Amino acid sequence: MKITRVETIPFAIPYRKPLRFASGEVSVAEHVLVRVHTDDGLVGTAEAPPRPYTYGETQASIMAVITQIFVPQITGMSPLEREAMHARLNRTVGNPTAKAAIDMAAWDLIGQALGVSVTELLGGFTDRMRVAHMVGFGEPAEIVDEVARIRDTYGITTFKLKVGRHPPELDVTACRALRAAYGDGIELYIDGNRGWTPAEATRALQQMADLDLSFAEELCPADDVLGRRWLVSRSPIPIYADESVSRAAEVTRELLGGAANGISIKTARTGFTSSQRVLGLCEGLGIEVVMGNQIDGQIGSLCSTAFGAAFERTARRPGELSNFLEMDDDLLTEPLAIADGELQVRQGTGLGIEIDQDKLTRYRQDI
Ligand code: MUC
Ligand code: MG
Repeated sequence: MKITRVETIPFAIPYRKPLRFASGEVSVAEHVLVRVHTDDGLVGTAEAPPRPYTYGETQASIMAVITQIFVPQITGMSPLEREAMHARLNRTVGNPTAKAAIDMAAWDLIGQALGVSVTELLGGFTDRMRVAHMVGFGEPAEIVDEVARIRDTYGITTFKLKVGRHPPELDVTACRALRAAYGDGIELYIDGNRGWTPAEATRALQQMADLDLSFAEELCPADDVLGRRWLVSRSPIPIYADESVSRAAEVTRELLGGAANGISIKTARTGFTSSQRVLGLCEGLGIEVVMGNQIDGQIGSLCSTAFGAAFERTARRPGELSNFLEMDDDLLTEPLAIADGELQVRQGTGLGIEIDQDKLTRYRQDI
């Protein structure tokens, strides 16, 4: 089995309601569908979500780096030669979602060729993930209503609230409103997307000390090196690193530097191969992880679920797998369905992704 060509298809699907957070806002999913073709007729599929405010990638840059730099390097290789493929891709720095999409498409091909699912290939721990839902900025009443709708419709009881606004009291009030409305009926954690200084974050955590938050993600920038260590040393709850850990080496740096004590794993940026490395590193160091969401569509959420369900440590707690619920539509023939707070691993070989051709024609931006 040899890679013969790679398609990069830009597509755009609107969100019903924009997701707003400290580092940006998403109102349209302008992603890239990546399809890796082989000489035996198999097609591996994944999607790359550009997050310019997080990694500097755009839809156009993802397509350009794949077409101009990566395709010439991997054409003619077997998807089984993953280490050799990564050695070539990693000659280029950055571009995490472009690399991750190629990696996940390669695993899809391997699964299809061997007749097993990617979850089985990776570890086969379980066939489902519990789901956590991410809630963006809003007025307290809106946030309380959104949580009710998601809990009542999908059975989800774990929520991540976006914080990092100014003044921080806006977010403290929103968290307090959720606890007041739902008591211990929901699990709650927060994500600041680097919006606060270490001092603001520490003060906000003190004000929320009675709200039983499970953990807090990326409240201040990792580049505030000593400030973040200071925050972590004072925080009553674990501080997770997300956008500051897009590579295994960054995970090492944040953890050993005392600037984080939990890690968000996102297959959208580390694919399956590097996510495995990040997970192994965390396991060896005794660190908890969460399967994060890079505001993924259904293909990305399916990939996250495939990885999360493969390992005990990633399946331990609910993964952030539900942002696609806010999208108007998607590309899968059979949409993902969350029920009783769970998402099942897609059946079938490889990743089990089947693209609806009519929908692809409707949403693709290149024809
Ligand atoms: C998150 O967990 O931070 C926001 C930006 C991004 O890259 O991912 C999201 C969610
Ligand atoms: Mg985050």
